Amino acid sequence: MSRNDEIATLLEEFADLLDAEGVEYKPRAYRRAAENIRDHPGDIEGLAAEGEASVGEIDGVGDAISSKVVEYFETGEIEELGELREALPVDMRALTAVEGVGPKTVGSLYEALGITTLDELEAAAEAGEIREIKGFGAKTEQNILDNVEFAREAHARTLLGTAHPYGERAKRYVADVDAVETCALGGSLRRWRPTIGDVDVLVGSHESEAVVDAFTDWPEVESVIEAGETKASVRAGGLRVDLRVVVPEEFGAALQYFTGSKDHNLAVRNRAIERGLKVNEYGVFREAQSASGSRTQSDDDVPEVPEEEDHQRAGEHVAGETEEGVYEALGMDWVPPEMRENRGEVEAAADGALPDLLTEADVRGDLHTHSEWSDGGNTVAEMVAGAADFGHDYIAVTDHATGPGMVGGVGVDDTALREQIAEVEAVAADAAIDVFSGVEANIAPDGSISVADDVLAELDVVVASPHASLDGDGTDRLVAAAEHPEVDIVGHPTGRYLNRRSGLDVDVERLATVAAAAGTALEVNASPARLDLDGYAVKAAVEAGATVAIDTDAHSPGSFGQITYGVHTARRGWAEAGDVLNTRSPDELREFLDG
Ligand code: DGT
Ligand code: CA
Ligand code: CA
Ligand code: ZN
Repeated sequence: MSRNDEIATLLEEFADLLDAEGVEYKPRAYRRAAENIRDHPGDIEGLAAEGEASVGEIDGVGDAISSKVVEYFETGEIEELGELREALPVDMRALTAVEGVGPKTVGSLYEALGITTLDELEAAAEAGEIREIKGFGAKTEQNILDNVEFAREAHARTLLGTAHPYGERAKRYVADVDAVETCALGGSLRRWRPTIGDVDVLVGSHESEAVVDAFTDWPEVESVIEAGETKASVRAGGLRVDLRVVVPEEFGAALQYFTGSKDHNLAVRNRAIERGLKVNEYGVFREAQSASGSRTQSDDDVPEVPEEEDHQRAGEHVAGETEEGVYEALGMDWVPPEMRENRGEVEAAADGALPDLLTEADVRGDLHTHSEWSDGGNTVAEMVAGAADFGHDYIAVTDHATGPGMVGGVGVDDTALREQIAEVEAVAADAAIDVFSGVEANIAPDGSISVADDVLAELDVVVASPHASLDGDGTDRLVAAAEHPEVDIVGHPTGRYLNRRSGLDVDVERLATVAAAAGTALEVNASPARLDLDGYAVKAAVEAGATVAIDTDAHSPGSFGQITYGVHTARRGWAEAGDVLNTRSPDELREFLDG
């Protein structure tokens, strides 16, 4: 964790505790300061050393906060934070992971019932004690019971969007170590799963101990869980990072093995057996009839590798240095990691029938973004300039519409929408890229759209998304939206929030069939908190002939880069460039939108 992250996390904890105490306004200021410090390009520790005035130059950081930052770097703690923690000794992160439970609720629950942990929360809900608290009811209690288990499980896995930058940093550090010949990330991170259990780093080297030593010396390491001759596990940035070192001659086989998934590896291994081969983390071997008997019998022959490993290397070594070589030896095409979930990719690779997956370079624009007309942080002009800088050929600005289903009053009403169209047109006239006007309307539980048809008709791009009542089966609701003649894209269809709520149940095949016929695209929302649709749903959608739109839902230009998570999610769904709406040229896109 960088020092900026470290202090930002403390300020956020401060804000949560103030919220829990019922303090108004102040928590917001602490959160804003935390965000700006986290995003600040310079090192906060250096500023703190210069004094409060330098810290205070960061946007949103006032006197009270800058003095706490300086206090932290001088003394190693913030006294007032310590007092707040003592007054409210709760596991805030665990408790607020329950959907519908915020810091304020945590404060009330502690005051009324002394609840500090998830277990205590669940017990109180089961005993019917929560409904008795003033301001709470049976509904809140039931909501807690419904969501506590989800929160408990979610707690253990890290969002791809958090783990990915961390894994890349670990890899860059390791790649720079002298003894390292080659290195790569493996595991779920290489497969771009939406959430990550731990980060797996694989190294090819002849000097494994030197690599392990350097790895455990990585400045970001918080604690060493274990360190051996060829492997190590550490905790860094709240994540577990596993290192494995193999000789370069076996790197490909090890990478194949440690990329997984386990189910993919099992299917690959069975295919090897059918062909008289053996595949494992050391290579591909042709079974020699008596090899296993003769190698391990002599007692005075001290093996250089453990006996079990030695046995695993028995037979004629036919591949292992490269991953391509491993698949080739098995008569298969190389399988893109995103597809390795045993969903038919082993058969397809053997038949030479893998799809030609889309790449990040295929994406030409973003069709779901927000400006300060609703809850975004930037003007339309800034968003457009940001999209152009990012390299896009077009962008649609799709602010939230007000109306039923939208909470917080951040949306744009019909009158404002028409004003916004005029602004978008003015910006478009001077822009280097194509700019489309748009809206993100809400899909009500009955499937109706929150903006009048005549207003929708004036917009270039209509995204319609579900934002509330995200329980139960949502197929009819989404089908109705997909069939609406003005709707172009069904946004974040399930409404899930990773680690927080599972969202609507959707029969994707049925939705996709309707969407394909209606000429409506289904979104892969690339925001790391959503990744909705997910890869499996994309596969079903593409198979049913639907078009997919990959959008960031950016609320500032800094988020355009998150498109990468959407692209790899679509690749998990076997999508080719032709399946994706925003790989098309501006003219082809217009044709789709008008159709
Ligand atoms: P995660 O960390 O839970 O997000 O998921 P993975 O897939 O990264 O799993 P992890 O870190 O436990 O192991 C990395 C890969 O190593 C895994 O995808 C496949 C391989 N692997 C680990 N244990 C086994 C095993 O017992 N059998 C097989 N066939 N492969 C394994
Ligand atoms: Ca892993
Ligand atoms: Ca692992
Ligand atoms: Zn939305």
